[in-house]
Amino acid sequence: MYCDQCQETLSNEACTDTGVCGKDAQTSNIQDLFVWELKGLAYLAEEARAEGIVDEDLRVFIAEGLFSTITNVNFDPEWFEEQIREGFERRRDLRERYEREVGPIDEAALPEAATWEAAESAAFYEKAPEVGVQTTENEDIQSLRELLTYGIKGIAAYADHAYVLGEEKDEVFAFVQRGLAATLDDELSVDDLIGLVLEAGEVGTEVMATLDEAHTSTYGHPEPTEVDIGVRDRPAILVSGHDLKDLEELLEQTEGEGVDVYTHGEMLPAHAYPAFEEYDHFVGNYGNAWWQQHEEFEAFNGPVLMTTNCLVPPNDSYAGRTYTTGVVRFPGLPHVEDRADGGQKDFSALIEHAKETEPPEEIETGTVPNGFAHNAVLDRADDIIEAIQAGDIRGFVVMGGCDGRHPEREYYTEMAESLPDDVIILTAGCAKYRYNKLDLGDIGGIPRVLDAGQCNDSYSLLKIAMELQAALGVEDINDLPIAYDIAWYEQKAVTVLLALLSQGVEGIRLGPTLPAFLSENVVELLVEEFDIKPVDSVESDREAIIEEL
Ligand code: FSO
Ligand code: SF4
Repeated sequence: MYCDQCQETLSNEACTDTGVCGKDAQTSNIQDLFVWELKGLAYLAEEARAEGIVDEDLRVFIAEGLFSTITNVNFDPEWFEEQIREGFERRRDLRERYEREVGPIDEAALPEAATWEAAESAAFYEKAPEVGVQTTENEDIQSLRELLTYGIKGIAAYADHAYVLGEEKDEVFAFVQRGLAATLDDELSVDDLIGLVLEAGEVGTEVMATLDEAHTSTYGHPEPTEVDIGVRDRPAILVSGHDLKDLEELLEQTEGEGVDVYTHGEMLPAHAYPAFEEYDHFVGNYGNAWWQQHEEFEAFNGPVLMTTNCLVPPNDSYAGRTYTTGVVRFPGLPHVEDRADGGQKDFSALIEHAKETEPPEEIETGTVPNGFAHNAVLDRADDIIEAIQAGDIRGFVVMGGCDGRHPEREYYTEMAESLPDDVIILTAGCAKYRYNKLDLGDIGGIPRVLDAGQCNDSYSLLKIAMELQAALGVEDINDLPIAYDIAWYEQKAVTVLLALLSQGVEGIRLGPTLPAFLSENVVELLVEEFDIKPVDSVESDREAIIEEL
């Protein structure tokens, strides 16, 4: 195996034996083959699209397939084998349709990824080492292909979330296919690939806007909310991941069942949506970021539902009450199957299971603030602008992104603690858990940590910046008193980073380490073009940030 797609990759180089995330070599290899097959499918889908043929289901198959290969999503090699077989079938169907409607395909012109096929699983594993990321020889091209592929994985995940809620943009799916197919094209130069990477940022912004629309039109605009972090004395279910529709259906099905529902990790922002206020048994948030799940799931006592990443391979002690759904899978864990058209997922097994369990153990008490997405913040735009002009607010630091296990991530807690009292932290994603329980106070009633929600709600942070830019009459987004000190972990964060770059944001600090898949030349280019910098010490970054504001 060779995987370097996330921030925790071994020694910041690559996982080659087994993943730091727990992904074993077999799963890593079969994921490589599946991604390669998806690239070939995307190539054919592009050819078909040029002739006016759009296979709508295939768009979703490709997007969900990519989503399933994101860090901490799917650890089940047998499931990937089935998907690869389904991919062969979908390819045959598309080719048949193409040949029927357009004419014969020039077989010789197709990349191997669009033609290779085998029946036996053993052949899949034999082929896999030939198609992983390292098979690109030029290290800069490899680096840019990886950057593009990971950006597209994030786009695919967000597109899939929006699709589940009935919102979709064909141009987003079209870019997923075009961008993926481009990673097979040996004719493309470094400049061509850079162009596609920047386009991925634009599409990333668009897909996050679409998902924001999907969330807010379905569940209302998040409102400032104090979310309880303590527990009640009833059996309960813990929901993690990012899928609000799963949560909605679970809340409906648990109503009147004597079972409470709590959120974990990236599901915390659900408490700020008006649509979920009506559920008295929707108690609060339990625990912290994804990587603390071993202790926290153990202490929770009740069943856990993982709707998306980040799943950590479970301990035996609670594996029997950990359920997966959607693209998440882990061998041996019970899986809640997809909804049939128009229906709901069936969470009855989880609910019955919950009734036999003890209430959660209390691990914290109090509340955390949430719900400061663009609508809520911009409602207070006048106060904010007045405070900026009066000098009460010196500026903002965007500290969104992901959390992770590395002790160096303490940087973000220390940074939050050490920023001057007139600086507001804007956040989204699970990075917030590094500082959202600190008592950092407020500025004239505006909390010093404004949490916009999940990582995809980083769109809110961009939107706030753009609105402030217009209101303050500032020509360049970089002249706003906003500094960026972002934490990354998995591929959705790559999409968020590219989205910021595509909107012209410069001078982003990225930590705790720069991506291992960036070659020296690509790093140099990002520094030259966008002034991206790795995080330094808290002291020196703090001084530099104050200077920038
Ligand atoms: Fe975190 Fe995991 Fe939301 Fe990621 S829980 S790390 S960027 O999946 O998606 O922020
Ligand atoms: Fe390693 Fe990250 Fe890949 Fe897991 S996803 S195998 S931790 S690089």
